[in-house]
Amino acid sequence: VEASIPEPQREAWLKHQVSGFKDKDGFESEVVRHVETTLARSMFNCDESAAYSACSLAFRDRLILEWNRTQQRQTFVDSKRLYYLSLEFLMGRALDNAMLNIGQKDTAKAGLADLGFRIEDVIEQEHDAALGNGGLGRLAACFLDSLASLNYPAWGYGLRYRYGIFKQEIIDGYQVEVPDYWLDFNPWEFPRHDVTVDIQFFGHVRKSTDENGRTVAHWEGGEIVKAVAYDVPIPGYATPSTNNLRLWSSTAASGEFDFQKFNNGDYESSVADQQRAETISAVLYPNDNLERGKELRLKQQYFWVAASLYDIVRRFKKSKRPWKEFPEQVAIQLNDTHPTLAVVELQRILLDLEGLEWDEAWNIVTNTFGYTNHTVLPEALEKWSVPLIQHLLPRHLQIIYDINLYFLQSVERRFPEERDLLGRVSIIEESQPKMVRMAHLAIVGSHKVNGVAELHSDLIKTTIFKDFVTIFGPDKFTNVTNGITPRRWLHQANPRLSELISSKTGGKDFLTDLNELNKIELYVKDKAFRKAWADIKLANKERLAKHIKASAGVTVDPTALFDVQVKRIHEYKRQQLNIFGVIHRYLTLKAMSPEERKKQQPRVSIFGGKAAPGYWMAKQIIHLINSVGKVVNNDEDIGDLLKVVFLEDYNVSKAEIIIPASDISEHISTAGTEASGTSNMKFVLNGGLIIGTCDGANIEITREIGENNIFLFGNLAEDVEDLRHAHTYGTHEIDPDLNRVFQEIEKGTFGSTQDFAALISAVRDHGDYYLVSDDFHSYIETQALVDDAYRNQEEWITKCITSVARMGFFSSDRCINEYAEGIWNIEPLRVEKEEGA
Ligand code: 475
Repeated sequence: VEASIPEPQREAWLKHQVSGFKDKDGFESEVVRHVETTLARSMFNCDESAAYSACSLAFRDRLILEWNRTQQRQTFVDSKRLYYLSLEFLMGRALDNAMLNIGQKDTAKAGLADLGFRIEDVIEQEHDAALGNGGLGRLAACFLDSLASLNYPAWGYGLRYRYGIFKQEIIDGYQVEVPDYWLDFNPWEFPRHDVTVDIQFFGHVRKSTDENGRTVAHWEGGEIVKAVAYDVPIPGYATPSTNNLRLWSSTAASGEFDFQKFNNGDYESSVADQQRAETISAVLYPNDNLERGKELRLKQQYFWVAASLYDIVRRFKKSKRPWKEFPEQVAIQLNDTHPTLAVVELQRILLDLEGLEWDEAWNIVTNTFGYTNHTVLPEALEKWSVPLIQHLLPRHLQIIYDINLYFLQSVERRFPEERDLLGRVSIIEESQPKMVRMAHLAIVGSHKVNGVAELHSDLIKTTIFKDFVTIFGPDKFTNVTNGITPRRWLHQANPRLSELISSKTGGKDFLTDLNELNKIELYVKDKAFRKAWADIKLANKERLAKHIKASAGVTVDPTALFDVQVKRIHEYKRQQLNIFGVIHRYLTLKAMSPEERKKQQPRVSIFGGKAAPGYWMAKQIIHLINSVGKVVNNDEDIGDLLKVVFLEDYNVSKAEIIIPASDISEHISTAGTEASGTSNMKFVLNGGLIIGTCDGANIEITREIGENNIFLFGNLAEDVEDLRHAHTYGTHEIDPDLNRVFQEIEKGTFGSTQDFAALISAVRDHGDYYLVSDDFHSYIETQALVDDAYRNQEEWITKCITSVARMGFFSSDRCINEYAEGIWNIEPLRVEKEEGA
């Protein structure tokens, strides 16, 4: 709808142009106004939660003004935009981030103090926006921050889940899942009840012939669900650019259907329709690195993809450009295969609705999309059954078959001798039932495919996607090593370290050009600097120690070595290796004389992370960690030499407390299984060291910071296959130290032995797929090196400072610039700062 105000009336608008608060006084007046009007409260009933609401609304008002100006500018210039399609955006809290990115945190701090509040308490009131599982979702959130900070015209598209990832409670040592209803009060979204799209499901396809004798497909019947847009402003750091994250919410289509039902007195069933429609965006699937082929998940995918593409196409059509210019105006990135139906949907729009020829349409499609792969784990590779797609999206299935037909024909023409090749690369797996391989569809439908760290990008080229490299050539496949935003993961999470760094690098430039960090290497021998550095780490550890006491009830000594492994619980990430190592340490300490014990390095082993609700083995690992903690933490022989803590409900806001407090963190996946990892980067950036395997981005971190500054251990990716083969077909000797650990568990030292039997037999009897035994000795030895290194505090601090200084490469700004240049072909667009702002 065009609703532009006519020229003569615009003067009134300009006269009343709104602007956000400019100073402390302005901020306070906005807060008070929101408390008294928006919230209908007063100074007599304003608690911290109300202060949070009012403060957020004051910042939201500012953000949306910048958002409007950014969007107007982007529309006016009409340059190419990026659309980042992700089923997950793990955003965490927004208020602190907004204050820092706008550069008004000090204003807010002073203003809130005047009004009777501590800013830290106000920030704490916010519920995390937890619309994601782990690495993939948090990466999307870091990318949004970098895209806005670098002034790229870019939108995110996702789903507005009513329930994000579940809240984890630990009860009697076991994980219990509690629903995360987070929308109670969310000041960061703008409902756009005028921006809606009708989404069709089910039905059938009718073919007709048009006046040119061309066959035209009509997708008819079925049911309609309505998508409603909710916009979340994404502020850039130190720039007015404010981008948009558009999340779709499902609701029943309002139309004749329910009116009719209503009039027929069928009120109940019209409410039931409403509920069924709302189910689509009700809940985030809580699996990390696992796909389970549920119909509702496929519905979510199509609902979100179709709404987003309708929106993108509608925006493109406003410019009245010819269709062939679409890829010059639009880049769409597929965050894993979850949005791959977008490839099919765009082909359908161009073919069935816009009347383009197949080849012309397909050219546009393949030049528009890029696909990022995030995992090589076979259980995570998406496949959908043909009958399911046939039922839900009958026209899309036809198009998938046609895409496959033309693709296989071209392969056959070029490789006529290789009969097996066709079956291997086919988009359709000839199983019972037949399955659609989404990764194959994503590769065929994109112009670039990338992995997320060098090793991972090499692995996909030589293993799961090998045949496609033969077919399309190596240039279609590329690497973009992941990155993290230094705004949230340094400046926000570790304000004191950020301040110390800026005092030595000459200001805050390192936050927009992370390579500036290398300037601090000049101060590695500076006494005062080192002292300040150590003080900050200790203060961060004291803060975490308080949190541990409050949440887990365990008292820990902040001067002990803090050893942290926080991430989703998964066998491939090997928290079981870590806890077996802890048990080994416990047994070793127990066997020592009191004199010997006094010489040992005290350590706190900190774990955190959620297990997918259906992942039984992962839940056993959580139970073992808690059971070991219960014994070790209460053993008087051990005292402060070893504590074992499981932190409940690991999420983004807790990561901001945990990561800056780590001395050593564990990134110990079986080589070749962790695509990249991103928390490894966060820990090192915060002055912690790493114990890790030669996997994912650990390898590149080592290259950047130097191998003296990281503790690597274990078998290499290239040897994994042979080792597994040997387990299955040869004799499989368990490491003797690990065997002692198993025997201790089996004695019942940590409680009911039955519960942990599966963890042991996975290693001992079922082939040790994740090579826990093969890497155990190397792991234990390397942990001893960590103890020794930590005892030499001077050396340790040198390692930490040197490492931070060399972490510039891992900024998500570098990463986004690589995507922009190598895949998206987009340019930054500066928005001028407002007059007087
Ligand atoms: C990798 N999630 C990390 C991170 O690139 C990497 C898959 C299927 C279904 C549901 N969730 C998934 C992932 O594959 C995932 O999170 N992958 C992670 O992506 C960002 O750093 O190594 O495991």
